[in-house]
Amino acid sequence: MSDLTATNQQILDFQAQLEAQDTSFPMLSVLNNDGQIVDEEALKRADLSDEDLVNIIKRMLLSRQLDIRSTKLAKQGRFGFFAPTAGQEASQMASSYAFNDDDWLMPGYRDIPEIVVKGWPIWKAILWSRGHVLGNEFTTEEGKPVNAWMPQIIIGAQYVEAAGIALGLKKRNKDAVAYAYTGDGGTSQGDFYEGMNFAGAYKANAVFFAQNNGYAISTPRSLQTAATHLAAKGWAAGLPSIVVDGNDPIAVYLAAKEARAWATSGKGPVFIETLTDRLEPHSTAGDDPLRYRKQADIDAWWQKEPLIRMRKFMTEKGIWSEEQESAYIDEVNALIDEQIKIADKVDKQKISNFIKHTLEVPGQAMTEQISKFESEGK
Ligand SMILES: Cc1ncc(C[n+]2csc(CCOP(=O)(O)OP(=O)(O)O)c2C)c(N)n1
Ligand SMILES: [Mg+2]
Repeated sequence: MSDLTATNQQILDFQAQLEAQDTSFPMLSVLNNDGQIVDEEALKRADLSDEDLVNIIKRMLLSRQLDIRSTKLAKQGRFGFFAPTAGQEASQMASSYAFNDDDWLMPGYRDIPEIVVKGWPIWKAILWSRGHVLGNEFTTEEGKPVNAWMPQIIIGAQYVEAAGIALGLKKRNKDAVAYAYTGDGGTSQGDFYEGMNFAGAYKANAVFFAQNNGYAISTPRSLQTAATHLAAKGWAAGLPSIVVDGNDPIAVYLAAKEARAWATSGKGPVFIETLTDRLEPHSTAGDDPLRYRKQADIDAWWQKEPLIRMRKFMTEKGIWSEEQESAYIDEVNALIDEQIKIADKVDKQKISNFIKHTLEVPGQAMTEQISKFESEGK
């Protein structure tokens, strides 16, 4: 070994290479678990007014209430599919706060709250959960388009969608991005690489999020990949790639805001890994997390959930209080009650209706099926 040049010696030092991967992705952090700012300059750079902070905590609380109510409704058989979001409020709500109405959201099945804050009525989200065609209508109550596609069930496919839309935005010189969310498990899928690779090659206006919530259903992060950081996967496609404390709303917002600015300036996409935890079961379809993780681990993550630190920080700053929070929660629950009633009043889906919505122009076989079912009143 002594005869090798220093460069060659370095190249062949596999152990050092592994260690470099591990140390290349320090975690962006602004607000610690005790609600204290660990980087005042980063807070300034986030440039969040008191009003912004109130908006962010409200969005996080809206998401938590949606989670609680959806889980209850699912247990009563009044909801369809639901993927719990508790613990991921910073990762989802603070990141999406950095985007605006012109940006295109490509969500996964766990990203319902991100679509709702874009103006998608909750009653449509409930219908989506039930597989009703009206739940795939991405418009506001007033009928204005909501720039989001239907939540992807195919893991990672939203990265490919985002790449295409992002390229379209770039070609049209739009000051807008496509932003997509997948999970840690999603980073093991081919679509994940294909989407990032394509968007990277064309320097398309995209921001990619991987919410590392520790599990892909029951498979822990450690068994999904040997990569020390999921963010390292973005480097292979030539993307700036970072790790963020996914339970820190300010760090997540700052990362998303900077990534959006980079992507809209023509420099290409950014990949953001948010470190968080899925505090609840994978879905309401019967998953029992205690079959694959310990209660003590779940309890420890509950101590680190993002609302605790945001609440502490804002209360200390004098811009949030228990009274404000309980009044807001009442408001949200009244809204959810009203939205459930709207969803329940919508006519049950007919088979013919479902087929009509499959293709824009149905083929001959479908046309025959539609008229057959319609003649039977189905
Ligand atoms: C292509 C594909 N393979 C497998 C599945 C089955 N599946 C549904 S959810 C899931 C786990 C995804 O985990 P992750 O990406 O970490 O997202 P999370 O559910 O944790 O938000 C899998 C494997 C699927 N929906 N799509
Ligand atoms: Mg996961």
